[in-house]
Amino acid sequence: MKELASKVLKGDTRSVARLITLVENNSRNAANAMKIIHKHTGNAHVVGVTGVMGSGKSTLIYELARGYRKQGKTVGIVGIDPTSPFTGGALLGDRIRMQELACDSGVFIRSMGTRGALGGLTGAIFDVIEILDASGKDVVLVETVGVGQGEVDVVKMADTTLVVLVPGLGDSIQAIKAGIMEIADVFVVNKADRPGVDRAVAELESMLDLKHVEGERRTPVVKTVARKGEGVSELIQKIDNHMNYLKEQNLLELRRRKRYEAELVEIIRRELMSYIFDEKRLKGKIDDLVDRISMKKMDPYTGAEEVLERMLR
Ligand SMILES: Nc1nc2c(ncn2[C@@H]2O[C@H](COP(=O)(O)OP(=O)(O)OP(=O)(O)O)[C@@H](O)[C@H]2O)c(=O)[nH]1
Ligand SMILES: [Mg+2]
Repeated sequence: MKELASKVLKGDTRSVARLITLVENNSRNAANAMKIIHKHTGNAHVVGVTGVMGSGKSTLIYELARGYRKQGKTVGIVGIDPTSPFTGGALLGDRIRMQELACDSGVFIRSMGTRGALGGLTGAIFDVIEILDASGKDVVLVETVGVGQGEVDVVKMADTTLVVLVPGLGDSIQAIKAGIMEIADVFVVNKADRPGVDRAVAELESMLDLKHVEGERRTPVVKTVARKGEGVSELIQKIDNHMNYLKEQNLLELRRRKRYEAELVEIIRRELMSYIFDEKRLKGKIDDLVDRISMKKMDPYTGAEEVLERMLR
């Protein structure tokens, strides 16, 4: 694993892909490589992109990546497969549009399933971010679908969180409901070629007015037409500004701590789960408990306590 890790650190694309696969499969070897690369992380600007389904997140990410490439920066892109059945799962949107980036060695694109994540982001996402970071990517763009818990989780891993809204559909109201006001570092009103964009921006601005405190940073709102790349350089500027703000105010370390905490908890959770559900060791025990629970000789809480006590002893 030392060799794989050192190749990852050199930015070797195939090794990056291989380590990500190992991580997704929760392999022991992956853990060993991860231990080696951690020291070399922390240089990438991790940008989370969240928002309602179909708002243009993937298109926007593609355009952002192009913009960063023009600045000579390298980019990692991670998409989380939607948990929702409604999207039909076309993960990074228009795959053909991605083709150009896929051929660029300065860009690494990976999509991941939410498999086993129990309502949140897949646990391996933290590892993937670390891997791309360690491999030397300057910017890591992470797309998450804004459903339920997912959009809140994005905050735990990103330095900068973009919330993408579209005109109409009462998005601004949805935004408050989902607590999205709190998580956005930059608001993007995409599909600005559609009617109602000025109203959407005005509504958003007036909500921001309400929560704005004199002297504090105000969340910027950027209008984009992702499909045409319009507004993207301004967006990159706002993203850069946010990173500068984090650094100046000594907030970057705080954000990173949040990510590491979430990552640590995730690893512990994963290890515990595989320990608890170790087929060979526990299968019989679980069957036995389920028998007793079905026969009303035991309740599920007592059953769970028995398993945990046994484990922690
Ligand atoms: N009119 C208009 N359409 C856009 C714009 N940006 C993206 N679209 C279109 O909106 C649709 C959805 O775009 P995606 O980038 O796949 O959106 P997404 O948010 O990634 O979608 P999910 O991953 O399924 O949640 C596509 O048909 C895009 O071509 C825009 O600025 N204007
Ligand atoms: Mg998408």
